[in-house]
Amino acid sequence: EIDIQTRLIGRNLIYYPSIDSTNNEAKKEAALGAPEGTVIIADEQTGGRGRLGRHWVSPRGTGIWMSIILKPQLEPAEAAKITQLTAAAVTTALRNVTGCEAGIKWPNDIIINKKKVCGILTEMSAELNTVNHIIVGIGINVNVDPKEFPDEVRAIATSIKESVGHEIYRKEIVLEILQIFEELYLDFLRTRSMAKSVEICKKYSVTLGNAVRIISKDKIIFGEALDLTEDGELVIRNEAGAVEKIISGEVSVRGI
Ligand code: BT5
Repeated sequence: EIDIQTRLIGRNLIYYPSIDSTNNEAKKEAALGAPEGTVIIADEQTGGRGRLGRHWVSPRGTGIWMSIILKPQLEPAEAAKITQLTAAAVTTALRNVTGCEAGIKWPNDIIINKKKVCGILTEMSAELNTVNHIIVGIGINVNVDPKEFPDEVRAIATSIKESVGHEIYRKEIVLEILQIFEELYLDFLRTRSMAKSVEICKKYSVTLGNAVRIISKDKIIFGEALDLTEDGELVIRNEAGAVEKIISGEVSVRGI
C-alpha cells in the first residue's frame, strides 16, 4: 500500500509480489493502453534484466524493482535524456531519505563507495520517428544482504543497508523518487530543457574529471571525462587530444 501524493507519476500503481521483470510487464501494460505515469512495482523479479540482456539480481523483500511508463512527445534519439533525468531523481531521493553519498556513474549506474546500488534500464517503442512509449526500469538494492548476490555481482554491488548500517523503509524511498521524478519530468515537458536534471547529474557525477574507457559496439575509446552537455551526453577528451561527445555506451571509470 502506497499513499501517493503525486498527480501523474504513480497515480496508477500496479503491485506484484513476484514477476519476471517489471519492464516486461510495463511493456505489456503500455501496449494495452495504460496511462502515462503508470508504475509497475514488484517485491521480487525472477527474470530481472540489465542492458544487453544481462541478468539483474532481484531478491524478494529487500529491493525496489519498478518501472515507469512514459508517453512523452520525443524523438527516439532523445530517449537517453530520460535515463539522465531518472539518475538525477533517484540519486537525490536516496540522498534525501537515507543520507547516503550516492553518486552517478554515467550513464545509468548509481553507486555508493564505488559499488553499484542502483541500475536504470530505459527501453522504448517508437515508430515513424516518434516515441510511442518509454519504459524506465529502476532497480535499487535497499535492504539486500550482500550474501544474496552471486560472487561476481557481490564484488561490484552494494546496498543502502550495507552503506548506512541499518534497514530503510522501501516505501519512503519509492515515494520520494516518484515525487522528484515528477518534478523533473514535468519541468522537462514544460521547458523542453534538461537543465535541472543535468545540473543534478553534474553535481553528483563520479565520472567527470576522471579517466574513462568507453566501450561501444565497435570500438573502445580512452579519454578524460570533461563535462555533460545540456542534453546529458558525456563530453570527453580522447587520447588524441580531441574533444568528442559520447551519446551512450558502456563506460568504465578507471579506478572505479
Ligand atoms: C543495469 O544494467 O544496470 C539496469 C538494471 C535495471 C534493473 C531494473 S529492476 C526493474 C526493471 N525491470 C527489469 O527487468 N530491469 C529493470 P547494466 O548496466 O547492464 O548492469 C547489469 C550488471 O550489473 C550485471 O551484469 C551485473 O554485473 C550487475 N548486477 C546484476 N544485478 C545487480 C544488482 N542487484 N545490484 C548491482 N549490480 C547488479
